[in-house]
Amino acid sequence: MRLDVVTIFPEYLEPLNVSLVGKARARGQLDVRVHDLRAWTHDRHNTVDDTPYGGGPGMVMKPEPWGEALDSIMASGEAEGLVKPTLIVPTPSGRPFTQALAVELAEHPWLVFAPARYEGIDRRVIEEYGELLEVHEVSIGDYVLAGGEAAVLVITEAVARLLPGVLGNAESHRDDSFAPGTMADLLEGPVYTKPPEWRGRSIPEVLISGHHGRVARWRRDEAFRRTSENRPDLIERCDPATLDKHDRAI
Ligand code: 6GU
Repeated sequence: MRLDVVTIFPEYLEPLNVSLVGKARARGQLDVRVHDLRAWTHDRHNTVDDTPYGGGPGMVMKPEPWGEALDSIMASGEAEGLVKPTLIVPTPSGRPFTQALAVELAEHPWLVFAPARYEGIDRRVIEEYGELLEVHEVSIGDYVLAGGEAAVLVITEAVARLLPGVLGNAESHRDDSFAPGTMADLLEGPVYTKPPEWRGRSIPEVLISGHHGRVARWRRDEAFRRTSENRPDLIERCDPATLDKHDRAI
């Protein structure tokens, strides 16, 4: 998969060299290219923003540098045999980023991220590329960040770990919270490792019972309990058919 990120803070994307995403890059599973938006400005001050039409606080990112950046990146990918990128515009006004969208994006061979600073990017950029490409405006949660770069890190990590061969067996995503499967719609429950006693606290006996059925039941109950406490909304909107009698009794 190829990822291009256009930003006025290229150094903000340094974490893409580390850990899971960094290793995927080193192995050639991910081709990440970070670009400085100011490379596509032509004035002495490398201006990327201006005051909003209609007044109001803050600044808006000018359309011209974004247009030149995106055209140039699209041409470079096409020269390397790629067809069209999918454009991701992180914004608090976007649709919620979910595991389902991460799964969908992981199928795309080429993603281009356009994280904005200030009050956002001139709307005409999203209109223009919306006619040429698949464009997703996405929010990573109900809070406001100073810019979309942190969201690019979040989305990239969520997508990269779904790519074939990126996760080792030890980190398999089979039981992930939000993953489809047996525990669909439930958050993951608590986990334990050695030693069996730490500061007077022992592990739940069932986990060393050797009884797989009872372990599975316990994990399910803990997942259900944690979901009811932390995310009652997930229980409310889950398919009742995915709950069993025992769940309902908790
Ligand atoms: Cl994607 N960008 C910004 N600036 N703030 C956010 C966000 C994105 N998602 C939640 N808050």
